[in-house]
Formats: sequence, structure tokens, C-alpha cells
Amino acid sequence: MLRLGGLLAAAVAIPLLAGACSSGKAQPTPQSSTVVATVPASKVNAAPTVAAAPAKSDVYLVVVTGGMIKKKDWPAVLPSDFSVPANATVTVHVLNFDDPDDMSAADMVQYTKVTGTVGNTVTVQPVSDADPNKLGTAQTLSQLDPKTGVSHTLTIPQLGLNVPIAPHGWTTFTIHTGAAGSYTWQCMVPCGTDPNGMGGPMITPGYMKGTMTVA
Ligand SMILES: [Cu+2]
Repeated sequence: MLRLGGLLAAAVAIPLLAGACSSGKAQPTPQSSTVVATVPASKVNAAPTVAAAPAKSDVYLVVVTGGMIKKKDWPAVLPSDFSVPANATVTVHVLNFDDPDDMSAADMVQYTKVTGTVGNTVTVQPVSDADPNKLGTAQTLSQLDPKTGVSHTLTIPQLGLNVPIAPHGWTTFTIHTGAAGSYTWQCMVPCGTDPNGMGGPMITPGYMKGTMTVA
């Protein structure tokens, strides 16, 4: 009986797969009614898995230098717009390829301190320039070195969140999200173009500012 059940399940699965293939091929053509009819079916199948998953998730961000994207002095966080689930525990992993900036000035040093994350800490793990797959020793810190330890920040004043991002390495932190909403994040390190490093990428969404959507 069990074997028969398996065979039946296999027999049912084949037409479903065939349907998925034909809908994929149909997408470039204007025959959208076929596509619309098949997409909801796959979403219905996936729904129980999504609902059963624990309210935990991970977000991965990469900070590139202007040189890496052929736009001198325009570092960028990729993706600059990202989404996290509401009322969840979210761990954000940031891989940064950029150098540090001096953040020891009296009005800047506040942004070297971690606030708004679980434990008000970040974990920093250096990446070797000579061998980028080689990770250094991980350290959990509540503040990064103002002179040489901060490259950028991920700052959302509305949420009391300030995360200094270490140069050449992974910076990882965990947040508890609340209700749904849309929040602008901003880098507070004067890493841009004039005036005073606060222009260009600092004021342009897609580079040193963006949107965190809680949904
Ligand atoms: Cu920056």
C-alpha cells in the first residue's frame, strides 16, 4: 500500500512539473492568462512551509568601494533597499571591502558605538586581503576603534539603531524587529564626496542610504 501511494504521488507530480515548465516557456509571450493561472497554484503549495518556519531570518549585505563599481569615491551598500520580517529575530551579515575613516572627532565618536542590536554588540571578523577566503579571529564588540575600526555605519535613528561597519571584514549583528514599517538607514561616516565627505553617495539612495522595509 505504501509503495502504491508513492507511485500515485509520483504520477501526480509529473503533470504538475510539466505544467510548471510550460508556464515558464509561456512567460515571454503575451499569453499571460496561462501564467496567471499557474503561479497562484505554486504559491498555495509553498504556503504551509513558510508559515511553519520560525520567525528568524538572515540578511546579507555587501559594501563595495567606488573603485569596485567604477564610480570613484562612491561606495555603496548592496542591496541598499532590503526587507526583514516583522516581529522577528533577524541577523544581518555585512561584508565590507572598504577602508576605515577617522571617526575620533568629538561629534563623530558616537557613531563608533553599537546601539539597538541584541546585546548592543556586533561581531567583527576580519577578511585577509591576501587571501579573501581566510577569516581572522571573530570578536564581539560594543564599540569599534574610532581611529581605524570604522568604515561606514548602518544607522536608523527612528529605531535607535547604530551599527559601525568594520573595514575589510564581516560585521554581523542581530536585531529584534517590531511592527511593519519603512525605515531610512543612513551611513554617518563622511565617506562621500564634497562638501566635507557628506555629498554624493551620502545623500543618494542606493549608495550610503537606503530603505529597510519591515513587513
Ligand atoms: Cu559610508
